[in-house]
Amino acid sequence: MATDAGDPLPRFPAGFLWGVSTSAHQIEGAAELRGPSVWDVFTAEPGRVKDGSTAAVACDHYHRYPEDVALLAGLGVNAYRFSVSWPRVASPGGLDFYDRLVDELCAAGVRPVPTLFHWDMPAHLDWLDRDTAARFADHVAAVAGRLGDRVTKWITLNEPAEHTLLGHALGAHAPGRRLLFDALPVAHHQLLAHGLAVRALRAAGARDIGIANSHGPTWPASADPADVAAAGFYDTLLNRLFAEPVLLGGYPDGLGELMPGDVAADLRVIAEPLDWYGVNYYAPTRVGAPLGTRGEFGGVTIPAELPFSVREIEDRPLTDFGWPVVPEGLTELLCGFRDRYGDRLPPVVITENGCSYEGLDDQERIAYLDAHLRALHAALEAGVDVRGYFVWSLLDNFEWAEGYARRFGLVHVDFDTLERTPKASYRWFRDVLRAQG
Ligand code: IFM
Repeated sequence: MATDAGDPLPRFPAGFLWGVSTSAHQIEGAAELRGPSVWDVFTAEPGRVKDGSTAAVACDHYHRYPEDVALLAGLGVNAYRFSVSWPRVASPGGLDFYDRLVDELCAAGVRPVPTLFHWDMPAHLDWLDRDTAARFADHVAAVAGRLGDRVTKWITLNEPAEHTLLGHALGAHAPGRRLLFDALPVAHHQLLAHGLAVRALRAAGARDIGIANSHGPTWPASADPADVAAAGFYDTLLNRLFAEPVLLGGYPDGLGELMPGDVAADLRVIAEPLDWYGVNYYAPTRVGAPLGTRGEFGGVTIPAELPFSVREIEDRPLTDFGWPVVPEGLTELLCGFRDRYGDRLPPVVITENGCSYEGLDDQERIAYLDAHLRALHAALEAGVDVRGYFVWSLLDNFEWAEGYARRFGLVHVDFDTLERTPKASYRWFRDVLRAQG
């Protein structure tokens, strides 16, 4: 087990963005001060969230944001990735909160990097409706109009792959649908929303725009052609379906034929050029041919009828969430993206990386982050243009269907008293940032 002070990390380039990430629904609370979200509806249904909790209070960041911004300043990050809650922005006075938060961040010398959609949307909206993409563009225009004088770096969507897969295909997240491949329109409409958001941001003068997509290497369970084919299919779903429309202006492997509407015209919107590409990395996935039985992956039930099965990655330490710790997967992923997309890949920012562990003396988290930063540096040395790294997350928070059982924070939150206590990993990351200058 690594200790607080391992060998110093290699130097990252000058101007590198060092940050932490959070999302509105997971930390804000103050649910009574905004309209209902799809996640409020979902968590109210018995059995949806494992510990039966809701995000009505969460970390109460809505009221305690000055304390949280002070934690950011103490950490020494130069950027903070948060999300604006669409239901809050749509509620009277909702934008005032983000106005205050952005002022507080600017006063502390921390660059605000808002994400415009991180899974919480007004309860009456539905990604199966094409019109939701236009409603999202209205939301984006409202936020940019209010914050654009101080915010210069923007993220359109967070992990549309997870939102499609977990929320609409497998039913593990809000809105809890189990549509399997009939969920593909949800993917297309989010991508269209992304493209319309880029246009709305450009119209408001923004010049620094990215998306945060989740990616990880897909490893075939064996060299058997059935396993290789299944892994290739999974790779298309996780790594290509949400990257290629954005980067190349086309869907992979004929998937465009399954999408609704005038797909060719939509792809021209979706492929609006980006200034950078955000990657959320946690772990690779080992995938094999279907086993004909239900499986379990990351706490989610995988139905038997899918054309692949998720297998265990053996001989690796696991986080408390059961996710394998594979730092070199980050180097493999980034070099693979560079090879696959060449000069169509803009500079990359790691918009999330982190792990769930219990305890205040979280040496495992330190070891995880230390190893992933070395793996990121290896990608830089291999020629990948990486411009920033954000730890998930600043605070322990509401981890969706897992409730409060999974602790990803550099800062511990006591969910009875809401007291914040920096963990050993907070002090370690602060020292890393000081050493990087
Ligand atoms: O907490 C989530 C976050 O909302 C999106 N990316 C993965 C994190 C850990 O599961």
